[in-house]
Amino acid sequence: MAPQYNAAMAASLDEILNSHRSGRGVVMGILNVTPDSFSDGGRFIAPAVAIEQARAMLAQGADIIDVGAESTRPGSDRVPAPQQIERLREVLPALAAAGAVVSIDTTLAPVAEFALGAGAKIINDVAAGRDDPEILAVAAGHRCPLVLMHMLGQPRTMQKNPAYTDVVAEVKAFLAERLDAAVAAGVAIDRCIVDPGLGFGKTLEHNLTLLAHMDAFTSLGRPILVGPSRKRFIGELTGEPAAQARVHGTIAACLDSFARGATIFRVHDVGPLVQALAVASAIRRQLAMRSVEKHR
Ligand code: HH2
Repeated sequence: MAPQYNAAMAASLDEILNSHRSGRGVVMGILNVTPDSFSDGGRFIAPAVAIEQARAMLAQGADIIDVGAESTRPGSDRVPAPQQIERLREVLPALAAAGAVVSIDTTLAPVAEFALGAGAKIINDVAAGRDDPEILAVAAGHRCPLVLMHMLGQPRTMQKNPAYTDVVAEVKAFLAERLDAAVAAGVAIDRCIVDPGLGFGKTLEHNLTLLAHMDAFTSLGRPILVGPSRKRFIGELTGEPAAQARVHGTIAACLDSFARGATIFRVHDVGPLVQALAVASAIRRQLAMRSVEKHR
């Protein structure tokens, strides 16, 4: 029997925010309404195509659709708020109407404010409130979940010799400091999600170290989101030059992170990850049942 995914199976906001306790894997499908994203730039800039792509990801079992109107790939230029809003205007209400839990991938408060007004439910800020501190007040005002991601430097320059003394300790200290900043701005701690920011000011070595020590971030007490999807380090590890062909490497990174405590996965290829997480979760449940039986 083929599995049927439907919106009723998608995680609610509470389930997403509780996923670090329940161990539920949450899949965030990527929708870039940009002309220049690194792996799918230009494909979904037309609203009708973007909406169709979101529907396809929902049908494959995405819990969240993460919509971005600005590429943050290495070397990218900034997109001003009015232009981001223009790219989002038609897409967001259609996604909300389709029943999607939408997150808005932006670092700018006016874009976040617009998106929440147009039906988005989550803010995904790759600058963790440092680009536009007002975004924290927007999250506080709407009481919405807020993703705080680590980035060293700015997209324009972040891949020029990124250096750390201890990448895990420094990323963790940064996330702890940004959690404090969010709380100081009025965001409830139980609305926050943390993300070590794979590929954002990190060499292959840094990305691998973060993946290998993903469990270090669990003591922050918040759900961990990871975004390895199709990124350059997957290409470096596999020798796959075509970003769109990096799905298997992406899944390996997600599953390994899942085993080490991450629960939210931002990916382009939703169906394959939903299938992989279904198997990993079933094995985990089996393990839990066996240990309950053993201790009876
Ligand atoms: N990665 C990208 C964008 N947003 N958000 C979070 N929380 N974590 C990530 O790792 C992350 C993110 C970059 O990927 P993509 O959207 O595919 O490319 P581009 O920035 O070129 O649009």
